[in-house]
Amino acid sequence: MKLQYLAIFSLVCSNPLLGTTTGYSSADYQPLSAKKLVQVHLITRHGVRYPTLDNFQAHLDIVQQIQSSPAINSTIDLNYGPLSNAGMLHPSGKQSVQSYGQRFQARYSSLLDDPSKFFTSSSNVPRVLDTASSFFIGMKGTELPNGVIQDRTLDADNDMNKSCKKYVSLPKNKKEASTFEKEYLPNLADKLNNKLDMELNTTQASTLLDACAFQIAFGMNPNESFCSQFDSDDFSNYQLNDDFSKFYTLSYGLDAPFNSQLGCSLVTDIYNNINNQSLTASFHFGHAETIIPLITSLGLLRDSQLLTTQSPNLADRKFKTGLFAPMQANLVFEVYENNDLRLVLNEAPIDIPGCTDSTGLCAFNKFLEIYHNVVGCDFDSICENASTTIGGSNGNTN
Ligand SMILES: *[C@@H]1O[C@H](CO)[C@@H](O)[C@H](O)[C@H]1NC(C)=O
Ligand SMILES: *[C@@H]1O[C@H](CO)[C@@H](O)[C@H](O)[C@H]1NC(C)=O
Ligand SMILES: *[C@@H]1O[C@H](CO)[C@@H](O)[C@H](O)[C@H]1NC(C)=O
Ligand SMILES: *[C@@H]1O[C@H](CO)[C@@H](O)[C@H](O)[C@H]1NC(C)=O
Ligand SMILES: *[C@@H]1O[C@H](CO)[C@@H](O)[C@H](O)[C@H]1NC(C)=O
Ligand SMILES: CC(=O)N[C@H]1CO[C@H](CO)[C@@H](O)[C@@H]1O
Repeated sequence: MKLQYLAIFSLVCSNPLLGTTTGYSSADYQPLSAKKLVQVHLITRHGVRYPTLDNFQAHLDIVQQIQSSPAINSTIDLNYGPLSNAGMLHPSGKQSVQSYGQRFQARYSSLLDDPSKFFTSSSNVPRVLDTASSFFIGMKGTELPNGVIQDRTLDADNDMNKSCKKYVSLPKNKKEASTFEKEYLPNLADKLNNKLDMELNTTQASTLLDACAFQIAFGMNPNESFCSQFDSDDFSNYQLNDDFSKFYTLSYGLDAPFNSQLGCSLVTDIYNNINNQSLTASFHFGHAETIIPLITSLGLLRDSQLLTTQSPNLADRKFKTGLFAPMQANLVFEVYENNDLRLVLNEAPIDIPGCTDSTGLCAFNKFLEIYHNVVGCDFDSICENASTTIGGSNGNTN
């Protein structure tokens, strides 16, 4: 039994990290037994999805093209189905989200008896609504209403990257990502062209690697089919490139105040829900663009320096989107008596910097002290929005 578990674990672990395209790996944990649990709050990204329209056809085209290479001796089928699948939750994602709902029920059953004590909110996108449904089917054996659903331009909690005017218009720093692409893509194309005996350019090489990343997220072994043309350096460069991009467009590399405040309405909503005695659980369903700002507003996985192509010890960086923002990424706030908090990221407990003590808990008053600039922020004012968005924070806390 133990050996079998280890074997499964090592198999999962040998999958490369592939940025926000990484598939989900579950882990094993339980709530603390020493204290009474009073609430649980979940924020989750949608499960494994098909590529969106901007690269769905490009993947099919490039795979079609390399099919003629002498090195490719079997028919490649990406199993994308019709174009209408673009951006939708993949069957493997649906299955995995349901299993997560079952594990959630097993861990938090004492808080999950009465759905009238739940608060639920979801980004208004089919793959996210499907994720919410699949999660509740796993958890309660039945679909529950998806709760509060806003127009995305008004949704300050789940779609902060669309509902914040100033953020949307802010020029995003793409320098590090493009410097890095100029470094690694020509080399990637050369290597592939040697193996495949073809003449792919850097865009095509990069598209092929992206198609491979999706196949791995769907469950294919990275050593199989056309993915076997890539090596571990190619995968780690793909991850690093995603980090350079997300770091400056959604996280610590953004200009102030967004390097800490893009996720502030969502944090405030969670705070309000913690203070709402009539709730036992809350659920937010969103995107990588929800999880990354949230992690950033909480200051988790922050390296001591900005991430650049010149950073020393890049391999040891904490900021790896494949670890904290894969498909189905989830962050749980466990609330114990006295509002003591514990965070669980992708089913592994994680410390709140400067707060979590040796018992594994963070005291609520300390939490509020650390996040005094985040909890109760005035999202619309920071965002210079002309009218009011809907979410945890329009300057109001309760
Ligand atoms: C296909 O190629 C792989 C290595 O590229 C080789 O091991 C295998 O024998 C080939 N299969 C066929 C049917 O040619
Ligand atoms: C916001 O996130 C969505 C994905 O949900 C993405 O398609 C869009 O480009 C992002 N918008 C901005 C302004 O970054
Ligand atoms: C690579 O080739 C494709 C298809 O011919 C073309 O659309 C694309 O612009 C090229 N990219 C570069 C960087 O040359
Ligand atoms: C793929 O092959 C490499 C090298 O042989 C191995 O280390 C890795 O565990 C394999 N990955 C999987 C998922 O089997
Ligand atoms: C507490 O949650 C309930 C159920 O969602 C809601 O009806 C009520 O308005 C909330 N109370 C406050 C003060 O937000
Ligand atoms: C309510 C409101 O004004 N929301 C706007 C905030 O900014 C975003 C980005 O420009 C708009 O899309 C929203 O309509």
